[in-house]
Amino acid sequence: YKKVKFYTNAFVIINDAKVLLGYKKRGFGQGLWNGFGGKVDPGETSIQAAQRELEEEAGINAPLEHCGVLFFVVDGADAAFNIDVYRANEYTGTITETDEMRPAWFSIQKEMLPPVNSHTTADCSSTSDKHAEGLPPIPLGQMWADDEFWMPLMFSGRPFVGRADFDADSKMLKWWFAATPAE
Ligand code: 6U4
Ligand code: NA
Ligand code: NA
Repeated sequence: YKKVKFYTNAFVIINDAKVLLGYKKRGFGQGLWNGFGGKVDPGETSIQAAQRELEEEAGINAPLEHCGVLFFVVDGADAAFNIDVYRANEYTGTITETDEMRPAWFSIQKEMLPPVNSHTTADCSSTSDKHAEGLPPIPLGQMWADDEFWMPLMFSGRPFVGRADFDADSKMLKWWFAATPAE
């Protein structure tokens, strides 16, 4: 068998209008904006790890709910990565920058909020929402390449799973995502 390592990644999403991301200042994924998360430590559950990492990296607590699973395969790596994705619509505490992460809010551009069915009109633009006024859009060019494909599924509230394959230089080679049907 190959090895698998378990990670978490958590997002605070307010009013479907803005999302909290962290700029990774060091370590794996340095220079990229990401959700908050890390390894599931021995003796803790996935959601305990997600809550701990959110507090360590952003200084806040949130009622996280599991919303998706990502599976990453990297050429030459000794293990594959299983990432439980969590989201919350609210938080408590004071958002705090740490040595590892610089948190910031981004407005969810309407391209990331696809109409959930053909009857939905295009005027759901969140950029006019007061919660997101003046915020920059999600910086997809400074994020992992897979994010733009599954984040819309997360924002739409549909449980999702997916896999992305990377070469040894973290270039994405292929991806595959699936979600439960919209209601
Ligand atoms: P240590 O060694 O304890 O400092 P830890 O903080 O546990 O590390 P870290 O920060 O390296 O873990 O976690 C990696 C984070 O990056 C996790 O939230 C998962 C996320 N991640 C990794 N590859 C990703 C990818 N291709 N796309 C993505 N997130 C990814 O969106
Ligand atoms: Na981390
Ligand atoms: Na960790």
